[in-house]
Amino acid sequence: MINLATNAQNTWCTGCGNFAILSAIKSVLQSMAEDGFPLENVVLVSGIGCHAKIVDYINVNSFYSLHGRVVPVAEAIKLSRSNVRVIGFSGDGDSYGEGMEHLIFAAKRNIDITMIIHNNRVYGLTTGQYTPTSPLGFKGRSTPFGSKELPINPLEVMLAGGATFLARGTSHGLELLKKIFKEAILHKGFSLVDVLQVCVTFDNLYEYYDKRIYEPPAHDPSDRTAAAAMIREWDYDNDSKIPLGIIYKKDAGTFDERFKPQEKAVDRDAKIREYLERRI
Ligand SMILES: Cc1ncc(C[n+]2csc(CCOP(=O)(O)OP(=O)(O)O)c2C)c(N)n1
Ligand code: SF4
Ligand SMILES: [Mg+2]
Repeated sequence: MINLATNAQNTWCTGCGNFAILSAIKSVLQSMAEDGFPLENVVLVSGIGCHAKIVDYINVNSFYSLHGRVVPVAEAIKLSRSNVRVIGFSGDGDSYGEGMEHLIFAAKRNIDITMIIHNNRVYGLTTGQYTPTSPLGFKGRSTPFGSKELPINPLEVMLAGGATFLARGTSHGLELLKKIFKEAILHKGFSLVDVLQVCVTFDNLYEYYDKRIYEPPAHDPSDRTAAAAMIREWDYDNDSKIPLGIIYKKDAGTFDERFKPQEKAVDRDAKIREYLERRI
């Protein structure tokens, strides 16, 4: 089996849910390699936060971007190299806060990239401020008397935005994560996996999730109305059960595909050569 380990020292806290995401994605990449997919054609992109360190721990091409800017970097890589699978790793602060507008437009375009959101519902790296998915009353460094805002339901925003693959997993369910990640990566179009990743240090929700999570046995991901109902069932704040699994999946044309005829019409490398020659 291909070894994807790096020699970077892992600095996540003991018990952090990021370990499950790392383990699941490594296993999926290894199985893709065994199935003949060349891993040199995979690019990982990360934001800034605890989640972002994941790219240091996987030995494939990666790009460490800026806070909130995983999506534009991932989109640019995909548009410049159509044969590459681009997987973005982002945090809830990173993508549901600072980078939300990018996420909506990536969904609207149905660009063929995968976004894995480490949704620990807190700013982990900066030591515990509230994020768009923190519950009402969340007490952290910036909200010592409790957050005064209701959380956003990011999957509902993504469904409205036009995402063609949506799923939810948790950092307590490794096998489900592997299955979802693989399907998300193989999906043609914009895929997003919201992972309820537990931050044991600033918001330990293991017990809260363990009491509520379940996989609906008869859910049909091609049914948009059923997907919307599944998304609404747990609203990141109410006390209901939390459904997990592939929520929505639809086949549709992608943004990057629509660029291909244009790419052929323009000899991009010749243009770059011409530009460089002019500058020398
Ligand atoms: C433009 C910009 N704004 C703010 C910061 C400071 N900052 C770094 S990480 C971070 C929070 C990360 O939270 P999240 O995306 O949820 O990731 P986590 O650490 O929880 O994995 C912030 C606010 C920054 N680096 N750049
Ligand atoms: S602060 Fe939270 S998210 Fe960051 S490494 Fe520690 S447990 Fe994980
Ligand atoms: Mg976070």
